[in-house]
Amino acid sequence: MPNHVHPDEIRSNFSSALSDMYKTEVPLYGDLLDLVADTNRRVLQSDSTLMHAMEESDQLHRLNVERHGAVRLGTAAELETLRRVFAVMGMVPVGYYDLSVAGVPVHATAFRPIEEASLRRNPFRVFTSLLRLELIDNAELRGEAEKILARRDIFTGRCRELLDVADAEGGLNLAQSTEFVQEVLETFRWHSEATVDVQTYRRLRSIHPLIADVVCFKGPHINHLTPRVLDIDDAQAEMKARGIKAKTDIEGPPRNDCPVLLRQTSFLALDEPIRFVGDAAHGTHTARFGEIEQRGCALTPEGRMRYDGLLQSALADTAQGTDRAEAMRKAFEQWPNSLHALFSEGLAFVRFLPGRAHLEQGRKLADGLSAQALVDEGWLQIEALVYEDFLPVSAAGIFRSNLGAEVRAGYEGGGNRAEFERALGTAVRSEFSLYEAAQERSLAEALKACHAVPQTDGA
Ligand code: OOG
Ligand code: NI
Repeated sequence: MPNHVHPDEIRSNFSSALSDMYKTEVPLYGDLLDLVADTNRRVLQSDSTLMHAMEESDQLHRLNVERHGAVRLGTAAELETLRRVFAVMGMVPVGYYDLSVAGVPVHATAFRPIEEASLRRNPFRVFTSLLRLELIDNAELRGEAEKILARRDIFTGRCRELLDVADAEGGLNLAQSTEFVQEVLETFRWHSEATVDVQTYRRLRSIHPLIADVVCFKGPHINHLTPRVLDIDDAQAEMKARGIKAKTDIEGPPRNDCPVLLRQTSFLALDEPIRFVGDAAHGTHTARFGEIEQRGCALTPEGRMRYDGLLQSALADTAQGTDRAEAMRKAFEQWPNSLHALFSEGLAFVRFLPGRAHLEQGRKLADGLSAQALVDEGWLQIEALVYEDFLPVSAAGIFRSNLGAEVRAGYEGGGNRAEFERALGTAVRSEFSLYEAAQERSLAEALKACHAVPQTDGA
């Protein structure tokens, strides 16, 4: 690979260029970045253990550049090409998200890096959804939407050329990669001109606001970019103090001493001026919003099942009239509040590190001990394996609160992963297998470190 720029480098350059573009497009996003940086500084100053742990595991650098974004695509061909674009940046599709159950006619995946070194360098991820026109009963409007989508090309000609170069040569050189980043930005840019007249926009919007958002514009404008905050309750309070209109509820699990998965809050979408085709063509459209998130520990399939069960019971209580925060608190009373408890119950994925025992004179590591025993006896320490993915229930809540969509019943028929993968041109990775493999690798490495220290064999 002579002269090829590493995909991690291209991804970092792209995520930073996108952040700069979004800052000029949505100045409130810049305010949010300041707020998050202030909060993170405060948290790290007041919690030296956390500061130290993050430094040790080389997590501080990524925190400052960590973002996720979201785009909504209209056709299978767009998804397939975007997959190739992200591949150049070392991002692959992980997970299948069916949002039809929540009344949003899309399914999605998360493009993200999967190697640990790449995640440490820059874990930039993009929630990428594909419109499912087949869920729309109105055949006439469905046909109209298809026709409009067939007319557009969301990628620049030069972007397509550079993709072919990258595929043929296995990468891009410095000049090509710089150009590539600029060309891909065009796909994510906001267009204040619609491609349709206001009547068409309104008709599509009346079926679902998301359909109008996907169909009526030249490209799939990035609709938010989310920085990672270390204490979301603190940040939420600070948003209020600074006069930013945040959502009332934080999505995700309630506050806990050991944060798990993902907790998110957003400020409301902007109502933005749009020029439609034809006369009397001024109107507005809401699509873009601000969001912040706190990331916690990844859960095992069993942990995830327990979490989803508790969440469902809280939602059922809320539907019965219990205050939402109270219902969540009650449902999660039985949820463990330390990493050790989560680990010993098999609910969380962890990273193993050599513990203190391996430095103690004269102690010998016995073979055949379980990971739990090795932790209990001090041979190994554990730390949280950060959750790198998304939560469909939160995502549906985010979609709804920002598109102004009424809460509607789910679409019938459920998800269609096979169809999504056909459109994508490849299978999506299983997030659980990735966490499992990371945990196993850390175990092997930690054990090697324990054995590497000369042991005096008690003699
Ligand atoms: C995507 C919403 C999903 C998240 O943080 O869960 C998402 C969208 O609104 O297009 O970004
Ligand atoms: Ni988001």
